[in-house]
Amino acid sequence: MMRKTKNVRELEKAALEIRESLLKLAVKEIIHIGSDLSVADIMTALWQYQMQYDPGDPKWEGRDRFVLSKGHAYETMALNQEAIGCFKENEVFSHYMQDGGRFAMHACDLVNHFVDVPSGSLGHGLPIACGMAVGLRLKGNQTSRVYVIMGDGEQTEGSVWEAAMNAVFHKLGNLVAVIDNNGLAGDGPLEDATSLRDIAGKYREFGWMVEEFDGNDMAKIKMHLDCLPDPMSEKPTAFICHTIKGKGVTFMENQGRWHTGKISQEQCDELIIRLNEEYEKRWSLIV
Ligand SMILES: Cc1ncc(C[n+]2csc(CCOP(=O)(O)OP(=O)(O)O)c2C)c(N)n1
Repeated sequence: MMRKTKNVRELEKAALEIRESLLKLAVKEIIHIGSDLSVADIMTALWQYQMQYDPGDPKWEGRDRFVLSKGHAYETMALNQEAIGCFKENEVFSHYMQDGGRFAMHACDLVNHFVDVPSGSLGHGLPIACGMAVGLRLKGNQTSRVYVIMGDGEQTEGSVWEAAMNAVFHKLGNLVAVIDNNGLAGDGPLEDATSLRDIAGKYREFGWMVEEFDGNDMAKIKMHLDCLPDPMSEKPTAFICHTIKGKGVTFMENQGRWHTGKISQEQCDELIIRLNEEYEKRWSLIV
């Protein structure tokens, strides 16, 4: 399966469409809107550009693996899957919170066959991703990678650091951990809840290759994805993505109370117009 060719402008447009769909969902139901918007750019770049994936054959051995450890951003994942043809147009919206949780607040492999690993209980995705990366090595797979997305608050949970050491010990150059570093945990600043401090420094100290960049800047995201080391290399990569929780909706940005939420139809319509205007304006200045 060939990598999809999309330039930065097209990818930004794709992320804009994901944001539009998230806002429409947030009219229908309470969703993890702040957490979804935070990670919308990097997740769009992974699903709609980077990953080797065949929607017609979701268990294809040659695929890249994806673990949404920050499982509460599942709406963004499902919408990206829809965008690449895993589901029919508008299926996520029309079936949201029906069908036994196929499209709901967390990812479940039993009801969505495009999900490799169910998630929602934080702090377990990295160890699972390590196991998958070791498995690819044992099977002689030299081209696939395992991508895992975690929250920054999540860094204080489960067996994240045990796995961080393990990934280096097993020389997992086929593993890419993306940390959505938006500075907020569930309902408030991360620093009020923990003394985690320098996430990048910790991964570096364990022996990871660490890249820190603006995780809401599509050009930077694409550049870092393009520069990933070969899957057969020996150091796992950590992307520390500096993001804004609620990115794209001014009144939600950096606001802990918008971890989850619902909006009115009028707000949704207005926000979609504004997002499109901003996109058009920015690109009219660039081109
Ligand atoms: C093991 C576990 N503990 C607590 C929760 C409840 N919870 C859901 S989201 C969340 C905050 C996560 O913060 P972060 O990882 O920074 O993600 P963000 O939503 O800010 O992107 C918490 C504590 C959970 N899902 N799993």
